[in-house]
Amino acid sequence: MIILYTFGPQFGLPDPSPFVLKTMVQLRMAGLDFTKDSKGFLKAPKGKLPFIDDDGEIIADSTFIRRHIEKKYGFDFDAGLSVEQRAIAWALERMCEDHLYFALLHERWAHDANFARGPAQIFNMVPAPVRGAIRVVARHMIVKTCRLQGTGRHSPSEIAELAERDLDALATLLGGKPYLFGDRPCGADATLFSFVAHALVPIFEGPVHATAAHANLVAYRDRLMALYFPKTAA
Ligand SMILES: N[C@@H](CCC(=O)N[C@@H](CS)C(=O)NCC(=O)O)C(=O)O
Repeated sequence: MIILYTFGPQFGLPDPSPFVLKTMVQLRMAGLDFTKDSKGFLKAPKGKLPFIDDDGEIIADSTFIRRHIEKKYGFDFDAGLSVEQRAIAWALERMCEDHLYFALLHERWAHDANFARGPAQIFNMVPAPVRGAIRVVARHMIVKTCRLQGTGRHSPSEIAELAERDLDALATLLGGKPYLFGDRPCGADATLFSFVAHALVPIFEGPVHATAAHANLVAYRDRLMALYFPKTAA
């Protein structure tokens, strides 16, 4: 049995981490049963979620979890895609995970109102005497990470411009198709869905949320939510 280590539902989504949400979709795409454990963060081998325990084998990082599924279970997430489509899929995933992600992170953690409405709530399960201190330290670390990565050094309008270009690129490449490459979801749809769903979370305001509202991205989020999380979508 596979155990997926998660944060637990937040922000009206199955998980407040786009990487965990992506992994849930990948596991469901591959038809694998799994249970969720939202108390494993301190055991995370890379200090981040997600990671999985697959019958004692520990795999950390959503991309390596995908590789594990492909190797161990022989599931090809990109069956039927051309070499060129596989390359586009990889490039789009990297755009979401290594570029758009930081605008999203900055929007949620650096702005007081968004932080209070969103990330601050993740710590509600921490015992009261240390909850406040952990919130402050975690926020400081994430804001510093955004600065070290570079996004945190840009002005709000520059971050908006970068996020808008990412979301416009996704909307343009998706066009009127149900999924990235047509009628069937592929591996990259797990990632794209997750980041679009996160960008559209209505409790946040700022450049990512403001530029995410393309009609085709909203419909795409709804389509994948209904497919993989019918109870949340209902
Ligand atoms: N490359 C990793 C990224 C995972 C990641 O950044 N997870 C974040 C949540 S969105 C995390 O656990 N952060 C905790 C921390 O940095 O302390 C993946 O694809 O799984």
